[in-house]
Amino acid sequence: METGIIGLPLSGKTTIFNSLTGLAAATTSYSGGKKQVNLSEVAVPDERIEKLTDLFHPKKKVHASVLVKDIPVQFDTQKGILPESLGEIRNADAVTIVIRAFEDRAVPHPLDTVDPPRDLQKILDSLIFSDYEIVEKRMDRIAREGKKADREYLILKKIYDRLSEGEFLGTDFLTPDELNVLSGFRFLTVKPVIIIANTGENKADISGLKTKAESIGLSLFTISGQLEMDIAQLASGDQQEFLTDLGLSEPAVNRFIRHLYKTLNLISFFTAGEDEVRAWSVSRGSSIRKAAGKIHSDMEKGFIRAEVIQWEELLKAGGFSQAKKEGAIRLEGKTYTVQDGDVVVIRFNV
Ligand SMILES: Nc1nc2c(ncn2[C@@H]2O[C@H](COP(=O)(O)OP(=O)(O)O)[C@@H](O)[C@H]2O)c(=O)[nH]1
Ligand SMILES: [Mg+2]
Repeated sequence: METGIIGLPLSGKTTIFNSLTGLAAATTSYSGGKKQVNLSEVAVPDERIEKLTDLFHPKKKVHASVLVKDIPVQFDTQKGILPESLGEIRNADAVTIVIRAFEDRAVPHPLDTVDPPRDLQKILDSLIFSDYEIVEKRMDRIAREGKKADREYLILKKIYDRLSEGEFLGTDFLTPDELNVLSGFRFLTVKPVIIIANTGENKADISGLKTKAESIGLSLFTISGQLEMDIAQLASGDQQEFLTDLGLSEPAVNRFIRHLYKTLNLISFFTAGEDEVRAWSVSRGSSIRKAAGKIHSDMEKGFIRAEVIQWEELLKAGGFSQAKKEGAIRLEGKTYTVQDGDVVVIRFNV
């Protein structure tokens, strides 16, 4: 699971990255700072792992994780975000867009004024344009080869028509089968999008941003970047105290990951034993066989069956062998839909 953070220069991308990772990557108060990508694996907070750890005392516990990438973006007031800057997010599972929604005279804005809905439109236009260029080039080529009747061309045409109207496609625009045909292109406008309004202490009006986001089916996530970054850099004991003082129940990363899981429709299942207790994320509705493939491709290929129990029942029974005696462990075949909180043992052939 991977998400790339993009946004206009000085919108607070690196600040948000730090608030989600607890790192201290350099932020800049002027455009044109360092052009390196910041990367970090962020553990998906999950108390169930701690509970399972108490039961199994494993050598290792591993949370599911999300790779967060903070991407330096080159921006031109006329052309928008340059397509080169967007290459970094083509492999991401979700695009995270940071919008500046804080007032601060000390921080310049590349377009001079703080205007969240305008900035969102600029970024969406850039994503649309970069996909448009790819589609156009590919269609030209297919046309030159005289293959306009091919299925690929027809799907591209459908995309082309929408993009040329400046429309963002969204996750439902292509069927899974169509997506499959075009997967090599890694289009940006069909990826799930999370919009972060970086509100800061002195919040700009975000009602227009909210309306705009909702009009294209995207939900808004608000965060006070600077403040959350400062909190994320405290030792964990102090963190809780600060959050409580501020009337916040949990750090930004927990809220963000939950939002990401919801937007991407993800669930977590577990493997557990004396060696390792581990969480895995998978799309809701996935078959156990596909889920097994997350653990190891051999498990998917050679899948025989799975032993499955909900984590709470496993705790109640006090372990696998007790659960087995009580008949609490189910045997499931390859079509079983894995559920959030399932603890699984995969039986497979190599
Ligand atoms: N006042 C205020 N300043 C912020 C906030 N978030 C970021 N900044 C400042 O905005 C500038 C740009 O932030 P940075 O994270 O480097 O933006 P990036 O260019 O999008 O990565 C820095 O001077 C930050 O300190 C915030 O919530 N409030
Ligand atoms: Mg930055």
